[in-house]
Amino acid sequence: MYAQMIKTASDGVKSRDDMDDVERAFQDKIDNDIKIEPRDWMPEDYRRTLIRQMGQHAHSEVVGQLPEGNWITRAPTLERKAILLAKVQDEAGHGLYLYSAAETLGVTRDELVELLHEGKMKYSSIFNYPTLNWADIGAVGWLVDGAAIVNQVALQRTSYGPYSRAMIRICKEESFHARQGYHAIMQMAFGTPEQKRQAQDAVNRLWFPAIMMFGPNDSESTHSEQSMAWKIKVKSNDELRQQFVDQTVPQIEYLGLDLPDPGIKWNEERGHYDFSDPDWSEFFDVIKGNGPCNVDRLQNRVSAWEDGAWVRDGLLAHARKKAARKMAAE
Ligand code: BYC
Repeated sequence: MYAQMIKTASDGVKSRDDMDDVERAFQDKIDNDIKIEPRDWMPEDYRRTLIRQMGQHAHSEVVGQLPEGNWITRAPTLERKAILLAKVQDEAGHGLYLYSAAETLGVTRDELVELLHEGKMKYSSIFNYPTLNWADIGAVGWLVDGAAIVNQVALQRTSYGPYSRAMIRICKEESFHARQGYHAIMQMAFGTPEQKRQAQDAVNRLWFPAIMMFGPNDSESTHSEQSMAWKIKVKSNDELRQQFVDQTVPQIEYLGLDLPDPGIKWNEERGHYDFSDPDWSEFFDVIKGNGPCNVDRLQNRVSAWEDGAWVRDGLLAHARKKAARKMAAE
């Protein structure tokens, strides 16, 4: 059904019959799983939707460093510190892959960063929650990176070539992130009663924010129908959320922790776990900027940008000097 539709900025969803030849040829490529590359013709709305999603994704990687980076100096052992440092550094790299991929659509990284700083672009809701103790760091790796992987594995098949290739690289690193998180929380769940209590508390607090990461229910999702027609998204928000719940519930049980939602129950008929909806009013409030850490996170990014201006200026001046010398020598 999706393959029969295309949307333009002003006209809403377009049926195949209403497409002109160029649009139809574009949709045929999508339907035949041929990747769209930067120099190919694409509908303006496809380009804009990608910039929005990829830019938001890149920002999430960068802002996502903050709740974890905050714990590098307080990691309980040297080994844990080294692991966390490597993970946080990977997130910066993921941000760079994604900004570079977005730049192939004709927007600059500086423009995207400016939009973030002005509050005109979003980043993942999850990073507006605090990490209160070490158990939260384990739970972030396990649940947050776990949720991110479910989404990103699907996005490896996204229709835009540079985005798809960035996802393939990112997923390789992301699986290490989730495993280190699960390992950290496992040590706490199997540790002293106090450690187990902290692990339980972290799961209780982060469960609903983690399942909110997949976005609103399909019926409330503004972009899904068109994004799936263009295979920008290959699975819907609810499909991905269900996949995450199904893979995570047995892990919680293995840890000997209580399930964080009394609504979680195996449904024999569906072959999936049932679970409760998160509080969607909280989600919409958080993405409007009213979560517990929104102000802090944004302030932190703006200060980092301003404090780093001299580094960027220095690098640019050096690059210009080198280019001028090269030109003079030729
Ligand atoms: N947070 O129509 P919908 C990570 C917005 S982090 C904030 O369903 P879409 C990591 C949405 O933008 C993972 N906003 O949207 C890093 C839209 O508002 P606008 C990052 C959200 O785009 C460090 C409105 O709600 N991963 O990897 O079709 C450490 C309606 O939603 C959220 C990605 O970004 C949210 N959670 O679907 C650890 C994956 N959800 O823009 C881990 C790429 C929805 O119209 N992105 N909104 O004002 C996607 O796959 C899709 O963008 C989403 C949402 C599934 C997230």
